[in-house]
Amino acid sequence: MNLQRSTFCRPIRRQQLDIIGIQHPLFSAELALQGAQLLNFQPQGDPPWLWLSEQADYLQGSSVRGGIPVCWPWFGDLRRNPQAVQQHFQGNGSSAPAHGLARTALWQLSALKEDVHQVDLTLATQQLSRLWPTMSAQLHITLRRDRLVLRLNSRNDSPNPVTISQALHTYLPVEDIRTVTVGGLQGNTYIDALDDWQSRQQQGLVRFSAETDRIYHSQGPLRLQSGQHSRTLVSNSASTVVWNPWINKSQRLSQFHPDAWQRMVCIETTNAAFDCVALQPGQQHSLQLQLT
Ligand code: TA6
Repeated sequence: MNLQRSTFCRPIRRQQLDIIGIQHPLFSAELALQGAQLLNFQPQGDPPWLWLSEQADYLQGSSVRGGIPVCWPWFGDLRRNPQAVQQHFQGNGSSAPAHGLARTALWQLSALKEDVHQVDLTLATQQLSRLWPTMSAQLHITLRRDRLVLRLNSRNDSPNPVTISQALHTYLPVEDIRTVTVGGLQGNTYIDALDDWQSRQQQGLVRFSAETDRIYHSQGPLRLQSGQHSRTLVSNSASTVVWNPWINKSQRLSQFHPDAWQRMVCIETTNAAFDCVALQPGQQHSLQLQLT
């Protein structure tokens, strides 16, 4: 689909990536076709709602550090996924890219709707790899002055049942991670990915004083509080990953300034670990996230 007839969308080329630039009277945004990755979203008069690395690279075959990467059809390290997910990958586990195949796949813009209030984009990708059963994915993005909505729709196009894990890996800007809280997870159990995947229980609000990488049981709205700013995330998944690399891991991360850990946090809408999704042939599933 080309953008020639669009009112608010223009094609941009940045390094090796094709990007859709959206300049609406009420907001602006950028969306990379590789990975259907929303890179930034900024309503008029607001600071950016998403964090994007100042050292981001725009290269084919690697995810841009920031925005909302789409992790699909598995989340994280494939070898850490349940066997029900791992079994579908026809390569060997060590050759499986982190966070699945979709982040580096080329997606197509398949629908665009725009009016004075909002812009709705639909992107699609199919048959990502011969290493995985035939599946298709669609990402619907709604941009409004007061909200950002993403829906990641999966369909099993293979003749056999398939189980996936997935995430909308949202990077959010914060003033100082050391004063940030995340509400809505009080009392919930979580898997601590930094302590041999032990199960723990959250005491009070989530606060940050070291590298944090946890898969929470979650339900209901989550509220990020950073100084005077707050962001609310509502999703339909039963798991949420909270991640900050802190000082040491920041040194090892690509596209990441050594002190960027102070200015970002990931709150990731997932179907991971205990919350994977089993799809019968022809069955569909929608992972949904609303930011306000
Ligand atoms: O979602 C948290 C996490 O799995 C972290 O462990 C860290 O690896 C992060 O994702 C970023 O992964 P990436 O492959 O984008 O560098």
